[in-house]
Amino acid sequence: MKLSFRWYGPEDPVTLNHIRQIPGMDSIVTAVYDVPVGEVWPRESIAKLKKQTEEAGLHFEVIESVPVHEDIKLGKPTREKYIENYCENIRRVAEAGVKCICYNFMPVFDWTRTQLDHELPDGSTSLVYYQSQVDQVNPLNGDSDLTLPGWDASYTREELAAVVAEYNQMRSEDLWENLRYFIERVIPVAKECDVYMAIHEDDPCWSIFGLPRIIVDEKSIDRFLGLYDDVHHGITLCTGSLGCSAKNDVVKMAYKYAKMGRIHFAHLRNVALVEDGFEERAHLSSCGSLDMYAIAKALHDGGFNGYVRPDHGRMIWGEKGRAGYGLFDRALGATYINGLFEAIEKAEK
Ligand SMILES: [Mn+2]
Repeated sequence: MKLSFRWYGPEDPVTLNHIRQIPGMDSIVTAVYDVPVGEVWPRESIAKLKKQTEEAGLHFEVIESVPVHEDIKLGKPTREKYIENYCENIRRVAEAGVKCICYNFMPVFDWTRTQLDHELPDGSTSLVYYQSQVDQVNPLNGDSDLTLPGWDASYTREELAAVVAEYNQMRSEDLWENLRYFIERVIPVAKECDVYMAIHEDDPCWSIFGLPRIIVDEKSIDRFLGLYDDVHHGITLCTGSLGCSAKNDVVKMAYKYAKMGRIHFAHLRNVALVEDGFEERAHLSSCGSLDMYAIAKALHDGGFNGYVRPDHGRMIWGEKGRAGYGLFDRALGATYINGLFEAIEKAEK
């Protein structure tokens, strides 16, 4: 396991100097953020990130994410240009030494939560999802002033309604077809560049506002991996995204896909399933619904040797900053992950 940490670039209140002091830290997970989705990343921007990362004594090996333009997901004729740009970005980051690219294929909304600062009993705050709150928010209702945190602020309400309406014309099978089209063009380039593509599951792992969501469980991941028979075509195992449905056996999936050599990146975090949805919690098993030890053990036993990062953290100790991406609780998560893997590896000897 190679420990990594997400960093949002020079604007991030969490600095590389903070991150390098977390024990065992190996690699930074970052992206070029100042270029619109779908465009080619300037070589200078990539080189700058690499230089900053390496000057901090860390590796520049994981990108999260190279986002997929909506026209690719919608299967519009303009996708040709965006797929070409996507392939060019793979080549450019590979030139800079990147080994793994995390991406997702979620229509419009990416991750969805209803509150970013829900107070837990210990006074920390975390991201939560309550279905009753989601049900009150309808992006197609022009009178609704409600929005959800995490929604792409670059859309006006009218644009959002328009793009949601486009997706509402699509069936899940259409989205699968568009995903297949994308994969068949992108993976050969990744192969050539020896970059491991790692799709992130949909978060949460069910349909929202009638929009199709397709990477949600074991069956769909099996189908996804079947789209292209090559090790460069793989997944990011996000335990929190899969774990917010009690139907997903995350331990089983961790072992199965690690054994197949298809997990290139793991987001390790815990969630607590509650009556009306889920709450993000501290990483420790006893703080949520997932057995983090069993997941780490399954990855190890399956021969996993990819990148791992602590995923969202709570806000603790009065820290202010990007919800889910503060320093303190993610550093605690990293330390916990170190402990799990050290114990698992030593117990085996
Ligand atoms: Mn994740």
